[in-house]
Amino acid sequence: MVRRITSACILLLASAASHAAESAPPEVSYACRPLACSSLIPDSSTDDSSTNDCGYRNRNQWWLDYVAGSLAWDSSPRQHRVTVALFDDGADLAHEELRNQLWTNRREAEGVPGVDDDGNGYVDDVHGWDFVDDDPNVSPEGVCVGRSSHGTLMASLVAAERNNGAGIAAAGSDGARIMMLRIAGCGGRAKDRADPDRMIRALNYATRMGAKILSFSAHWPSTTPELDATFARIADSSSDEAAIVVASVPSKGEPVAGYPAAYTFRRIVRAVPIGNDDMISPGTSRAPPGLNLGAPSACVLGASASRAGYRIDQGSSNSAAILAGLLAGLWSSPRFAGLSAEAFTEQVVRDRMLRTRRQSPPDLSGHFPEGVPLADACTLATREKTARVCLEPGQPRGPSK
Ligand SMILES: [Ca+2]
Ligand SMILES: [Ca+2]
Ligand SMILES: [Ca+2]
Repeated sequence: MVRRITSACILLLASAASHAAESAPPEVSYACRPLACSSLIPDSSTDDSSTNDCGYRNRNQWWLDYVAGSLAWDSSPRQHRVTVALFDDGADLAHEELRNQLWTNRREAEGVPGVDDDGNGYVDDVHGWDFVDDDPNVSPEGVCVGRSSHGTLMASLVAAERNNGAGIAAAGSDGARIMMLRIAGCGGRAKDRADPDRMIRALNYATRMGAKILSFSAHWPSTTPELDATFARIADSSSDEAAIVVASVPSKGEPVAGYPAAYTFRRIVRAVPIGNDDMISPGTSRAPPGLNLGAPSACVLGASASRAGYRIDQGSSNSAAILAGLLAGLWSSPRFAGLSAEAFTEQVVRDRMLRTRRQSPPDLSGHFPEGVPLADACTLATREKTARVCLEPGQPRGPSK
């Protein structure tokens, strides 16, 4: 049953560790040193030896190999790229992992400063829009400056630049481009909280400007009829603005996942947080049945807007961004590039990913008694290009590592 309110709804960013890391940013770049997290062992092998990002080379990206992310890469530039709209608290667009990975509104980029060159109602919206302050600057502002920046991390997990000799790679490195929509601040002010009207404007902007995957690491406990209708138009209809919504299922102990994971529209794909032991994270909320896919959450290395440049994080936020990048990498591949949002959802997500033989065990809370399928790019595996995690026909599921 949908619970409704008329006043502003509170938005929560689902990362567990984001604030703990704010006060004392590490001075060491984990990206280029072997990394050992407290409970997880970095992957023992990489799947693509030609990729030079030092975090990848140092085997610090278990999460990327876990989703067979290298299968979503190409040696030549993609003809088609999928725009992923990130609904978050902004991002450092100048970061070495992001600056070449952005969706760009060409008419504004080549237009006149101070003029709404494309007539969409937003002046100078080159890479997205700040719906908190209503301006084109989506970078962290005010008290947010110098912090690690949740949105910077998320953007890097979707589409960090690959083969730039630095940091990390992502499943969407070659196929995804980031549209940054700042819908929440980090300062704790009333205006920093997302509200339904702001969300509706951001949703309408994203689909009007061509975003095909809408990634939410945020969740909120209540909704409005207008916001429901907007999500329905995007995630349930077959209109020109049809898209896929990727929503994290939170893991902070709430009994039931908030919105947008709570929606049951056709193209709501939920990211269920897991570790590299295949286990669903403790405290993961119950979610409706449907397109629920396990995606990595713990011991995840990504970009930071702080001086260190990179950070390690855990939390269900990461799962949504990694899944969004994976879906964009798949959807942009020549094999699937022509599919509509609905056709991609049916043919790739429902018919293939949901039927994978890679499956998590049931969670400890009993919210997912059958476990969840584990998201990966194995549908792109070929005789020439394979990944460790992809099972051969007839090969039994091996023990967890
Ligand atoms: Ca404009
Ligand atoms: Ca302009
Ligand atoms: Ca990189």
